[in-house]
Amino acid sequence: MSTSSETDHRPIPATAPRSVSAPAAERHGAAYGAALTDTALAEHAADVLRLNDMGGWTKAAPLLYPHQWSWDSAFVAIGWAQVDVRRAMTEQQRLFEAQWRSGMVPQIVFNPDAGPESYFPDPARWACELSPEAPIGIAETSGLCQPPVHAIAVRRILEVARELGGAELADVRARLVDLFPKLLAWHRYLAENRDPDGTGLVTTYHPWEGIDNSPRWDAVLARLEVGAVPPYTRRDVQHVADAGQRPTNEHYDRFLWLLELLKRHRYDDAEIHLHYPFLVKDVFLTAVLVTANTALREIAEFVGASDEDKALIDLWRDRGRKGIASTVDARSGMTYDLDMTTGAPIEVATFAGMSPLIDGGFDAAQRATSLALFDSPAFAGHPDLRWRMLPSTSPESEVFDPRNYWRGPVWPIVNWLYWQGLRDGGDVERAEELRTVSLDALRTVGFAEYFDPMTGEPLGSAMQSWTAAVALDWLAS
Ligand code: 2M8
Repeated sequence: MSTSSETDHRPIPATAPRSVSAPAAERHGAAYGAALTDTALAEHAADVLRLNDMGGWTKAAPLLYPHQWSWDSAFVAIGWAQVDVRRAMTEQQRLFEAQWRSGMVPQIVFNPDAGPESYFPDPARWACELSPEAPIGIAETSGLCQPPVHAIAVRRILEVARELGGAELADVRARLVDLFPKLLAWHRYLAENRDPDGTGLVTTYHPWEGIDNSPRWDAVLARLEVGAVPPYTRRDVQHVADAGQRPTNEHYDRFLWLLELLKRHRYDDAEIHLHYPFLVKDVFLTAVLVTANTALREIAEFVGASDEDKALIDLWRDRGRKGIASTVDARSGMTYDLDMTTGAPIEVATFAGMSPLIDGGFDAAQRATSLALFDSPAFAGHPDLRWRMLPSTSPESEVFDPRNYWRGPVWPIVNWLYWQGLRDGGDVERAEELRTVSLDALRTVGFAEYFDPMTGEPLGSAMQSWTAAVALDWLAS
């Protein structure tokens, strides 16, 4: 069964609704048209956040994702900052209430009122109580994590609060003092538990740690010997127009088999690093951590953190930059993930290959190489693209699929991260062009989860919170 509110991408007139009523909301994933003014686009975007607002936290999407997702929530906070800066801080504080004792910020914080049928896998399947680190009695969560966009979001909230000054700034400052140690513990978790050998590269355990069915994981998934997976019903395919926009059943079986293995290891990072078959040094996750450390360093300054804490953040950031530099492929100039089981790079052409552009502080020569790749026909310079934006997989790759999730479509949030890195690294004109073109795309596509890079067809969920959020930030920037 397909649900109209989430798959309905029909065009609507270029006027902004005044308030969110259910029928109006149903049209919110629609293509708005090139004539929509910035003000109207911002109002539509803010309405998407209000629609998905659960009071202190925001659903990632109305039906497909009815819980709080970690990196979605960070982008959402960036969006809320343009609407209500205090609400933006609350979004992050609520997420961090579910932080694990290890420092991990979980991929999903479940809405206890949504019910077990609302999403699969549900808390019972995750069984996080197996881990002594889980926030038992505080929140039900999944047992993985996602890219650490949170410090980046908090820095943006702080910027907005500083512009506003007065009571807003005082409020944000007070809450930041409370949040800073939690952000630090989160980054420590990634720098230590996810990189026990201090390589500077973060280990990912599962496609659900952000880039679900990316071809980056195909080879590792293919060689898994899948054991007995308890029976399950997929819920995701009920909420998209066609199952071809989502991962295959074969991939889902593998995702769930990995989950069974993680449970056997009680989500223990040390054990997982020793005995688990999906261990990948992830260049994208690492590059996001590097730039999140750049942001955290600024926050540390603002809250008057100790010299020791500041030195630690510098160390993590510099180690991450070195780690990324070690993954550059001499032939192509791309950064490739490292398969820890085989020790070999994963040579698949995806958006992660230009990861040095994500943080402004990477080596200038490497950034120039990455920018040339970014704008080459292999990526944003491909002649058939509707807009000059970065697709999730290279259109020149044999595994490119323009309508399937992370295997080809454009993800606005990924473009937002590259836009930020281009701007911070001094590639200001290129950043501005990416911002302008992205807003043109969103005017036409609406706030879809992702879209076809060639046709601009909106795909996945409509009214996806993080897409609306980056639109708000781009409009304000
Ligand atoms: C997608 O992933 C979830 C699992 O986490 C799913 O497919 O059910 C991914 O795009 C992920 O990066 C994102 O955080 C999540 C919610 O938007 O959806």
